[in-house]
Amino acid sequence: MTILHAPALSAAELDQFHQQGYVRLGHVAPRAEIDALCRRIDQIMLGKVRYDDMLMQLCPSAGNLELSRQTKEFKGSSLKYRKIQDLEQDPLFLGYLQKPLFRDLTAKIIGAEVSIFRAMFFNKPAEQGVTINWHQDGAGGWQLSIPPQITVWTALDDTCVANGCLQIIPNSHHSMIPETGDQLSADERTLHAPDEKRLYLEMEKGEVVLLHNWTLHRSETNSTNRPRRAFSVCYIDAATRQTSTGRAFPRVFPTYHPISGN
Ligand SMILES: O=C(O)CCC(=O)C(=O)O
Repeated sequence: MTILHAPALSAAELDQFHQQGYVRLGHVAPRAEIDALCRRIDQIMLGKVRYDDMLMQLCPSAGNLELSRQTKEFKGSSLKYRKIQDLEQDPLFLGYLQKPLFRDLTAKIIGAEVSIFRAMFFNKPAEQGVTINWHQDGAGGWQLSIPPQITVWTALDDTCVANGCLQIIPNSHHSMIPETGDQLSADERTLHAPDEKRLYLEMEKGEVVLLHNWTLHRSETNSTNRPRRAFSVCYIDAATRQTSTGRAFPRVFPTYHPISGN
């Protein structure tokens, strides 16, 4: 039987998060709950469960570049979606991201009032997907009044080098690196993401990694005949606003409010 993480982050894990910018949390949910998330995301991709207000993007490998734009529209019944955002609207994903462990770790790192910048499905369809280059989440492009700190990334399938597992550079989160945007330039990459510092995070289905948002990460395409699905949640202080629009974000702790508006 899989041993699940306790519903609280230990002092040693908190210390590792601050020192190294990542913590492997192991399994946090029973296998049946992860299987239910997998079934649900497949239903959403296939249009069997529909939400009208979810940002959706087909993988370019689906062969329709027009539909590979990120817009709030269903793009047709296909398992070749690359990203689906706003998943807090779905009760299964909302229940998962509100787990007591996530409440505890966000309280320890952020505070009691927590929103999400995004609750997002990242998919690398079988024998496909795209390469995501080295970047820090939110370093440049997100325009948030309070820098985001926490991403919780859950493997919905076993991940390995061949199917495009996450790659990270431990200890890279202490400062904002890219001169422009979130992505590293070639020179920044040579300096901050040399191959010898790279850690391949091969994970079992259901395993979770807690990442500091500025931990450098990337992933390759999927060369296997099975999908590599993942669910990534970026938790932020509920007082965070988008600087360009003043927009607030859905609050998830202590209780769910679709838009925090406080
Ligand atoms: O899931 C992946 O492969 C990459 C995820 C990622 O780049 C992100 O969460 O910003």
